[in-house]
Amino acid sequence: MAKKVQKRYLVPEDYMADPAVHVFDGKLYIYPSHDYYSGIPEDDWGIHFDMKDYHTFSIDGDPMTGEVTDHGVTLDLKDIPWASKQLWDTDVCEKDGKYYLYFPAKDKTGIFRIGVAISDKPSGPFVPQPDPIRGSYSIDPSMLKDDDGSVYMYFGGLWGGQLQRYENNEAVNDIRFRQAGEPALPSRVVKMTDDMLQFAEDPKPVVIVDENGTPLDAEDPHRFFEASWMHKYNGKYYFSYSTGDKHELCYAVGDNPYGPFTYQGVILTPVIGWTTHHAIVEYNGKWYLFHHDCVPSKGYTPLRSLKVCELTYTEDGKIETIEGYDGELEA
Ligand code: FUB
Repeated sequence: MAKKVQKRYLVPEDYMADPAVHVFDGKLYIYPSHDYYSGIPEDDWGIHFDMKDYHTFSIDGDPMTGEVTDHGVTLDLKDIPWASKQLWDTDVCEKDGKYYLYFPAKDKTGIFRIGVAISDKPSGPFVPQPDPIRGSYSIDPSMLKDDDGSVYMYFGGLWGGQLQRYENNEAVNDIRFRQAGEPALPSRVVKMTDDMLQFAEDPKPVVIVDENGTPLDAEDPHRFFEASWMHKYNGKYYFSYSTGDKHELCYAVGDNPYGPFTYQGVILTPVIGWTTHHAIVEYNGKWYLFHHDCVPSKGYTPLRSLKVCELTYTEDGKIETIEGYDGELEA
């Protein structure tokens, strides 16, 4: 049974989506995608998500009440030499006092690659590298800095995110979606090089298994679609993700950054709007879920709004399911 909880819109004056959130220097920083009205008709490939820049936000104190600061445009499509369009979900990781912003964009041939941009401050601005990461593909990079200092990227997204174009990290000509009876197409995880600019190894599949250790089926409603996020709780690795066309945020738990991860349940039931996307972060001893919905745009999927609410665990480490549908509360 999903809980109804108090939620807060963080940037009511603009449309922001796909939050990545971290605590840097004791303060919460949010790295969202920046939606705007492009007028491009919606399709299954997400071409209506035609974003052209990123902003960074920070919150003073408690995310439910603290003042939100907009640090302005921190990376602009026109300044990225290799990219042509669609700045989708981003994330930031700190190492040795530098901040690395990872972002997907289509290159000049229409293929999604993942790039890096660097700043001395968590608020940016971020200066892009001239080329995307070698061997990168698909969308939705999400970063984990583990306790031993190793940094991992989780990435991938189906349909418009182009993950179905790749087998064993190679683009294939014969693109097909997996069918019932086949394992679901997995997200990917890869360790980063010490300089944070390249993959240190070949990306590996993030396998989600059921309680019997069997990988989730391609037609399982809880299979991975996009929007990877990783957080640690009581020493375990919590891999969370969107089920895309099933519109839920779900999670699976493992013992190490590579998995396998055992499916646990639903974090957030469907919101108003097609996509659902999130970050989970601890701040001052409480846990928070940042996500987006389309209530302010009256259900118009390309214009999404950032929200935050508290997230709770049961004593046995399960996340308590939150009700995503807030239409009647805020219409
Ligand atoms: O914002 C564009 C795409 O929509 C993201 O990359 C996906 O995760 C979905 O939220």
